[in-house]
Amino acid sequence: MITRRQFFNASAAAMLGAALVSKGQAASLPEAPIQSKSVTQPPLVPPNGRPYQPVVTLNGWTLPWRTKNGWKEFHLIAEPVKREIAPGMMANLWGYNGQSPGPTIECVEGDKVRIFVTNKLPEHTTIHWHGVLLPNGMDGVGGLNQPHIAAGKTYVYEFVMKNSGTFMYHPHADEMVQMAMGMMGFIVVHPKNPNQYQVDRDFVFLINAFDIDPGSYTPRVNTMLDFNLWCWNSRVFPGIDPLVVRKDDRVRIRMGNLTMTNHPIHVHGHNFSVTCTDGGWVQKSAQWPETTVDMPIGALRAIEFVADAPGDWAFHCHKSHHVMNAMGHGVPTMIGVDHRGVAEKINKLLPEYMVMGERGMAEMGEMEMPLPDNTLPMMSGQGPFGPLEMGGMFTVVKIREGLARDDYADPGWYKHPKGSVAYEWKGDLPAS
Ligand SMILES: [Cu+2]
Repeated sequence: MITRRQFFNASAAAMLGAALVSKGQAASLPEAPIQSKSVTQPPLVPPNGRPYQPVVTLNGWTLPWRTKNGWKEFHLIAEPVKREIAPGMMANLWGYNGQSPGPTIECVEGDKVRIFVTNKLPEHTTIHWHGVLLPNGMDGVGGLNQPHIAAGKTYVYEFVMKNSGTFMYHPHADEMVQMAMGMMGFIVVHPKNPNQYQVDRDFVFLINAFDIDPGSYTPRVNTMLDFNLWCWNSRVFPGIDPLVVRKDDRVRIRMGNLTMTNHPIHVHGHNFSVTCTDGGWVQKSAQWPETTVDMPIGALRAIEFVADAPGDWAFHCHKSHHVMNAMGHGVPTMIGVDHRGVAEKINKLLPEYMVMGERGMAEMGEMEMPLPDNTLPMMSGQGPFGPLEMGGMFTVVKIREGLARDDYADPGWYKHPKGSVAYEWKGDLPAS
């Protein structure tokens, strides 16, 4: 991990603190670590304070803190960042501490937290702590609860994390632009008693979307609904890391939706219950089993299941156009249309013109299409049996026997026991 220190010398940082922090008690700013990588970082085991089982942020990381006179102090820096959306595509986004989404903030029920927010964006911002119950003046709605944080300024938020649960943070200032640019992060407040709501693996990610024209790097910020990159933590398949799980672990997956539409998120091979929302924990008697949870806009859900079935299980949004990347939506339906004769004539004028889609679009998962620079295929990815034909909000839960407790490394593809894979029937065709 690269720290902010390597970029700023100590005296410059001290000057920033003295000049821009208005409240007297915040004389020295805590360090603001930054992250340049987009791979899942190992969970941050708490070095002090009450113990808890830390979460794993999919393709992300947790923000370290310092403790000072009984407060946990965090430092977020709102700034332009570069994010790899998937191998082969970079995006110019806005985020926090080097990445979009920003780092996950983890703390414990009852913790007093002080969060310094430094604005290095070209315009003003604020942070709203979505779902956290706090004093009105800390709620972060620019103009309503506080003045905006002007470019170059640092503000301090102070509150007690009264309730454990699943929350998120995002700007409440020029919201459409700042969220379309990727400004958001996860908040997890662990219960005081580490045995309460205990699980073995606890994953978190935000559901977000961008509209980036093929061949370009910066999102369109005025898009209302027609986004073309459907992301989990600003990543699309095949860039979303797998969720690696030990067989029989109790697994929790916490998700927050900051897109402008709902997402029915589906897990294969298991059924689960929703155990927590941004409003708090769901009582056992109010839970029911399901395999798809619809993620409302501006809401969080935590699902839990026992990973009792080894294998590579698909985990994805059930809107089929959300498991695709950009470019797919302007293509006319050509199924059943034989346009090869037309194509020959067009080929004389445009040698690179391709006929596609007359038997469906599966061939696009295999073909190497000529694409503009910095553009992902509409669907891609190779599995152990062939092309996966996916993009967008898709990854795999990899459940294996005999993993170590803290082992999250990709174990490769599942080796199916003999005789347990669907096979081709080689008999005679039935009489019609
Ligand atoms: Cu979706």
